[in-house]
Amino acid sequence: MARILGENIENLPWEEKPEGYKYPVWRYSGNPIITRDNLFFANSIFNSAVVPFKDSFAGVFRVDDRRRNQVIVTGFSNDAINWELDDKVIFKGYDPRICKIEDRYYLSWVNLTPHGTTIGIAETKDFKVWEQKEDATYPVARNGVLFPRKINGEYVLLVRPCDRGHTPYGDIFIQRSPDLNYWGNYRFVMKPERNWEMTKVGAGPTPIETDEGWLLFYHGVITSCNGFTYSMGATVLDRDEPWKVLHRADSFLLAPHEIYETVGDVPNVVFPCAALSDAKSGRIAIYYGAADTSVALAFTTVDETMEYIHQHDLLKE
Ligand code: BMA
Repeated sequence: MARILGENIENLPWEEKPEGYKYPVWRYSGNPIITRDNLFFANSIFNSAVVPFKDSFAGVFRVDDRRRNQVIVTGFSNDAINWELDDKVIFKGYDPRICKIEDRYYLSWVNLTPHGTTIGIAETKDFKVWEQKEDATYPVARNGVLFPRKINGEYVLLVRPCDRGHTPYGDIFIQRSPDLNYWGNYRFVMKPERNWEMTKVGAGPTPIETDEGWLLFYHGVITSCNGFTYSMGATVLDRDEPWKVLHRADSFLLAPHEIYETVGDVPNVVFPCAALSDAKSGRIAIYYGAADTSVALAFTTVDETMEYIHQHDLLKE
C-alpha cells in the first residue's frame, strides 16, 4: 500500500469508480468542468492548474482569447469543480502549473519571448499580487514543472527543451536552483520508450510525494497520419535524486476517448497539468486539458495507480 506524504484535502472533489471499470484512472461524469463559455472573451480554456487555497481552491487557467492570443487568468472555487474565472489577464503565455512551496504559491508557465518559449516563474501569496522572477530557462523550453518542496536544499524544476514549432521530439530533464534565480545541475530524466509516447514526453502535474518516490503523471505523444495524439502516463522518481526513474508504466493511463477529448480545436489531446491529492484517503483528482478546448477532471487513488505502474513496469522487463 503506497502512502501519499503531504497534506490532507478533506474537500477534494471525488466520484467513485464506475462499477466494472477496468482501468486505474476514471473520468468525472460531469466532464468537461470548464468550457469556452466560462469567459466571454475565450475561444477556448484548457491546460490549467489548481491548488488548495485557504479553505477552498484557486487556479491558473490557460485561455486562448478571441484574437487567439494565449493568456493566463486566475480562478476560484469552493468545490474544485465549479469555477469562477477572473477576466483579468495575469500573464501572457500558456500551459500553467501551480504549486505551494513553504508559504508561497509558484506559477511556472510557457512564457513567450521574441526568441521562442521559455519557462516563466512567478510567485504569489494571495493570487492577486504576482512577482515575476527571471525566466528559468533559455529559449526554447516548455513543460516547466516545479517540485512542491526543496530537495536537498534546492528548488527542482522538470523541463522539456524543444523547438519553436510543434516540436517532433522531446525528453524530460531536471534543473536545480538554490534561490529560483540561478539554475544549473542539469540531469536527464526520461525519454519516450513506448509507441504511445514515441514522439515526445513532457511533465504534467506537480509531482506527488509518496513513500515509494515522486509520483509523476506526464503526457506522451504519438504521431499518426492525422497528427499528434496526447495521452497521460505515470512514472515514479527517486525522492532524493528525482532524475532517477524507479518505475514507469509501459502503457498510458488515460488517452483520448470521450467526445470532448477527441473533438475540439486540436483533436485527440489529454494534457494533464494539475493533481490534487489527499494524504489521508489516498485519493487523487487530476485536471487535464481536453482537445485544446476545455478542462476535464479524472480520479484515481495512489494505490490504484501504483499497483498499475508495478504491474506494467517497463523497468522490470
Ligand atoms: C503542445 C502545447 C499544448 C497543447 C498541445 C496540443 O505543444 O501547445 O498547449 O495542448 O501542443 O495542441
